Amino acid sequence: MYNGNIVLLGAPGSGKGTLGKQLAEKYGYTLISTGDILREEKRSGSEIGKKINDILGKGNLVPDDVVNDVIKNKIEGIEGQLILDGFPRTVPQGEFLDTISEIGLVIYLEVSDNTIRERILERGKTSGREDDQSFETINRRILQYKLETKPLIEFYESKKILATIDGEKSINEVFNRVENIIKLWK
Ligand code: B4P
Repeated sequence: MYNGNIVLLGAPGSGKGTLGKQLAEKYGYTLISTGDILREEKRSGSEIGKKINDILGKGNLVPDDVVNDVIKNKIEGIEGQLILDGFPRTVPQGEFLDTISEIGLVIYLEVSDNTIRERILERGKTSGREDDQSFETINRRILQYKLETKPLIEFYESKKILATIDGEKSINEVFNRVENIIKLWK
């Protein structure tokens, strides 16, 4: 059974948050969900919250130095295994993460652009999230994902710690497949 830290990588709406919650619940990992943390900063009206207010609503990525600081403060002092959902989202964030934590497994959830659009619009009916509401914003998020986040696939492939999962499968099927990987991963 793998007993190190895990990164969940994938497009917006690929199921990182869903999977992260299931893994944390069953195996007791500490779940660090960057999206949730940033939305909480926004709600709290903190200095960081004010800075990122517009960025989140428009579906843009928050600047690397801001997210890096938030994550560093969040994970400092945590004992035990971490699941990082939504961090890193750029190669510079990945390089920064290497300086503050050791990652031994990256789960990449692969989904098509159409699935992303369908899922996010569906979630938008109840999430109340501004960035889930329009095709324009969702398409911007997909484009940013391709430009900024996809290069991380190669970054982690070259370290030989990337496991790719078909994120089009049902929630239970995705979870079962990931569980099998964790059980076999050294
Ligand atoms: P996040 O909160 O991370 O949101 P997400 O990428 O949209 O969602 P996720 O992949 O977790 O999908 P979920 O499980 O919810 O980020 C939001 C924003 O925060 C970003 O756009 C950015 O502005 C900012 N941000 C976050 N991290 C950052 C970083 N590191 N740097 C800069 N900015 C950052 O699933 C989506 C829906 O699909 C759900 O409704 C779920 O029920 C459904 N679903 C999931 N898996 C399914 C499956 N297998 N089958 C069917 N439906 C499924």
